[in-house]
Amino acid sequence: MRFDVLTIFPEIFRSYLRCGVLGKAIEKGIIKVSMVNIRDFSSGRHKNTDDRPYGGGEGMVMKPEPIYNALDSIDREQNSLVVLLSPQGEKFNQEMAWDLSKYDQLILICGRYEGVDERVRILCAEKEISIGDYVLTGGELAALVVIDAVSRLVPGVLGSEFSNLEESFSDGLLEYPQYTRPRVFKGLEVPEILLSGNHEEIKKWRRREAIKRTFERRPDLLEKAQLTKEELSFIEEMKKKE
Ligand code: JBE
Repeated sequence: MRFDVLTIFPEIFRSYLRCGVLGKAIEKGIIKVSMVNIRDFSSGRHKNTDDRPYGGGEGMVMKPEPIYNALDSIDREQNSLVVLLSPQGEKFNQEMAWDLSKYDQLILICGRYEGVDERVRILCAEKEISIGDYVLTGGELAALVVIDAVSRLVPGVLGSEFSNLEESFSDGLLEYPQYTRPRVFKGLEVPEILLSGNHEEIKKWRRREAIKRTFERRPDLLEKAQLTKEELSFIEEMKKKE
C-alpha cells in the first residue's frame, strides 16, 4: 500500500515513520509513504502557498494552484483515493480505517492556516476526513493518524503473533486489563485467574472485564458490539447496580 502526502512540512513525517511497526513495514516495502512539498509547486516569486481570504477576515487561506499542481505530479494507481484532512470531514474511526485499507494508494492533502481554498475541495478531494472535534494547526497530525491506523490493517504489517481481531474496537469492545511481571507491584497484585493456567477461564474473565470496562467508560459502544444473551443480561445487572 502506498501513501502520498501533500504538505508544506514534509519533515514532520520522517521521524515518526522511521519508528516501530510502521518503520519496519516501510523497511520491508509493505508500506510506502512519499511526501510532496506543496511549496515546490508554488509559482510566485516568494513561493507562497497561502493568501488573504476574499471578503476579508482573520487568517490566511491555502491557495488552490500549488495543491492542484502538486496533486497533478503524483502517479495515480487504479485503486486510489484523494483525501483532504480537515475538521469539516467525516469523523475517522476503525471501520473507516478498514475501508481505506482496501485501497492501493491514499493521497492525503494536509491544509495549514485557516483552511484551504474551497476549489481544492471541489476539484481535488474525493473524501474529507476529520480525526476529531478539536482544531489542530494543520492536517499533518491527522494524516499521520490515518496512515498509522490504516497501515496496521494491511496484511504483513503486524507480526503474525498479533491478531487484529482481539484488539479494542475490532469486536466493538474496549480492551480487557493487561498485566505482566512483576506479580506484585506497589502492593497491587495480578488477578489470581491470570496465574491459573486455565485458558478457558481466563478467556471468560477477559471477555467479562472488556464488557465491564466498556459499560463503565463507553456505553455508546455496546449498542454496536456483538454480544451473547448471557452478556446482555450481565449488562442489565450492572445497570441495576448503578
Ligand atoms: O481532524 N482533522 O483532520 C483536522 C485537520 C486540520 C485541523 N484540525 C483538525 N482537527
